[in-house]
Parts: sequence; structure tokens; C-alpha cells
Amino acid sequence: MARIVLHIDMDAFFASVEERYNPQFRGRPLVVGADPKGGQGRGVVSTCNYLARKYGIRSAMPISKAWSLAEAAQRRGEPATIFVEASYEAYAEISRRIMDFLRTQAAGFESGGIDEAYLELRIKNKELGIKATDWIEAEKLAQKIKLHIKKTEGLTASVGIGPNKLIAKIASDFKKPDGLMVVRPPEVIEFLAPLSIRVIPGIGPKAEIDLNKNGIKLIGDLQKLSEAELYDTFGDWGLWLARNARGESDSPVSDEGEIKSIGEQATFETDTLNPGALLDRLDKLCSHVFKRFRHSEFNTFRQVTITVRFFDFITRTRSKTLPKDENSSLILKREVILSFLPFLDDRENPKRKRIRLLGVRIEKFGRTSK
Ligand code: TTP
Ligand code: MG
Repeated sequence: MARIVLHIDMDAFFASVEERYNPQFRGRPLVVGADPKGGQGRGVVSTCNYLARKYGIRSAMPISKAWSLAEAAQRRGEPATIFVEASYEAYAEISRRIMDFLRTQAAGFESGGIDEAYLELRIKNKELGIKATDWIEAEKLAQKIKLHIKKTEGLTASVGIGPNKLIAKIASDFKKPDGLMVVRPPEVIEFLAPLSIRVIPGIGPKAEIDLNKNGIKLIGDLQKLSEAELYDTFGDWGLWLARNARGESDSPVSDEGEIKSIGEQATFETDTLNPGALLDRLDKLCSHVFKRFRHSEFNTFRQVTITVRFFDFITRTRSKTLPKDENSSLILKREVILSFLPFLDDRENPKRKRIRLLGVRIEKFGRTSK
């Protein structure tokens, strides 16, 4: 079935937000990530702006490596690089505002992470198939979205438009930053042919090495091979490669896979009924759960659940729906403790059984923009 899918991806997202709120950073190479500690820092680069990318700095690189690349650039007479630590809350809040806007812009919406989303247009007259005007409409929508994000957040996004999620995603990366790339069905094969196999989501460094060993570097190299040949060499994976190399994908744009709950649990080394140890563990679980919640696209929760498993594997869960949407870690901790205390006395644990595992979960999320 003919489709039109858009993929929107923010440019150098964390770094662009830092530049937006710290004008003194603008026009300079900027790295967001762990503290470099003069080259001794541990941890990695979250992202960097396009000026820092010229020095070879990349996401996920050790921060010490980024530091030495920046030093080397400076020795060559290039501008000094600024290093800042990530402010996840700020990025998450901006992301939520952008997602709230995007989800109203088309029939289908799917968040692809903190800085990216897919939209799918509703094709009005399905029997007639997609018309040239539908593609023009998609392009206009992309321009409108880019303009809105620029006006309201002062940030740029790149948009790819294609007949499915795979092509839209590859296209959004094609003209970064501030890009807009449209790939219509008859152009798909030619668009993909000169690109590295690494642009296919799911082909990582290991798969690249395997394919290179077989003389395959570009998507075009895969396109030259028949499905049968790829199957003979790579088995089922070969069939997957054949489909991807031809830009075929029928994965739907849908937010059904969206997370519905955030929870963690922990098993004790030895079963215990020591209130200090139990409450301490619950406190840590709450902190972890709350941290993940803060980094999620949601900003309220309304249900708190605890799990208690006794030494004999009998397991109890206790859920509480709160009177209103909440967003604080104090309330989470209070509710968890209130639900748990009865397990220390006759109310829930008359035989004083020792506890093997504890779990904390929150759900019923909301996302009201602040
Ligand atoms: P990306 O969209 O992959 O990167 P980006 O937005 O910084 O740059 P581009 O213009 O190429 O899209 O990731 C979005 C954000 O996610 C990024 O700003 C920081 C974060 N991130 C990490 O923290 N670690 C990582 O390894 C990657 C890839 C991203
Ligand atoms: Mg991005």
C-alpha cells in the first residue's frame, strides 16, 4: 500500500539546546558529555555540535579521546572547544513540547526517541493511490514543522520524507543540519545505491565488518545481489538485507509500542526483614525509577505499585491510584513507603516472613506541557 512517511530529527540536539541558552557558546566547537577532567575524565560524549564534528569528535566516543582531538585542533590553530555536562531535564522538557506539537500534525505519530519522531500522512483518496500533490503537501508540512520548531524553540530539525519509515529515516540524515530531503518511490533505489551499508538501521560495526569481508560496502553492492544469493551467503539475515537494500519496509507508524510503565526490582543477597535494609532498598529503587521517568517523554504519573516477594516466592503487589497527576519523587517515595509498611507487621505479614525481592513501578503517565 502506498504511503508517505516523514521522519523529523533534531540537529545536534543536546548541543543545540546548550547553544540556544548560552549565547556565548555559539560559533564555537561544543561537546556535551562527561566532565573531561583535563583529559583524565571517564565517561563518553553525548553529542557535539557540527563545528566539533569537524575535529572528528562523535557521540559515544570516550570523553578523553574528544579532549585530545580538541587539543590537537587547538595546536593546529583552530578554535578551542567548550565542554559542558548534559542537562537532561532541560532537553526532556523541550523534547516534550516538540513531541506535543508533532503528534497533532498528521494522522500517524510515533516517537523515535528524545529528538526524533515519525509522522504518517492520511492519504485522502486511497483508491486513486498517492498523487503528486500528496508529496507536495508532505513537503509543505515538513517546512511548516521546521519553521515552528525554529520559531518556538530556536532550534533546527532535519526532515526526511519517503514511502516508509526506513527511507524517511535515512533521508532525514542525508542533508543535515537544517535539511529537507524527499525521496519518492521511483527514486528509492538510486538514492540508496551510493550510501554506506551503515546507514541502514540495524547494521552496526560488527555487521559492517562481515559485509566488508564479502566485498559489500555500499547499499548498491547489496542491490546487485539477488535475494537467493544473499540467502545463500547470509541465511535469513540475507533476506532482511535484500529487503532493506531495496528500501522495503512495512513497519507501521504507531505509538502503540510506547512505554506504559517504568519499574525496577531488586533481589536481596540474603532474605531479610531488617527495616533499615528494606527501606533503604526501596529508596534506591524509587530514585532509579524516578530518574528514568524524568528522562522519559512523560511528566506526570498517577499510579504507584510495589511488589514484595517473600522467601517462599509468594509474591504480593499493591497498587495505589493517586487522587491527581503527580510529578515529584517525594510523593513517589511517600506512597511506596506507605504501601510497604504493612509488610513489616501483622497487616500484611503476620508470620513475619523474610523478604526476597522488592519492586517499584509507576504508570498512568501524562504529558502536560509546562
Ligand atoms: P542523535 O539524533 O543521534 O544526534 P544529534 O541530534 O546530537 O545530532 P544529529 O544532528 O546527527 O541528529 O541523538 C539525539 C541526542 O541523543 C543527542 O543530542 C544526544 C543524545 N545521544 C547520547 O546521549 N548518546 C549517543 O551516543 C547518541 C547517539 C545520542
Ligand atoms: Mg538528532
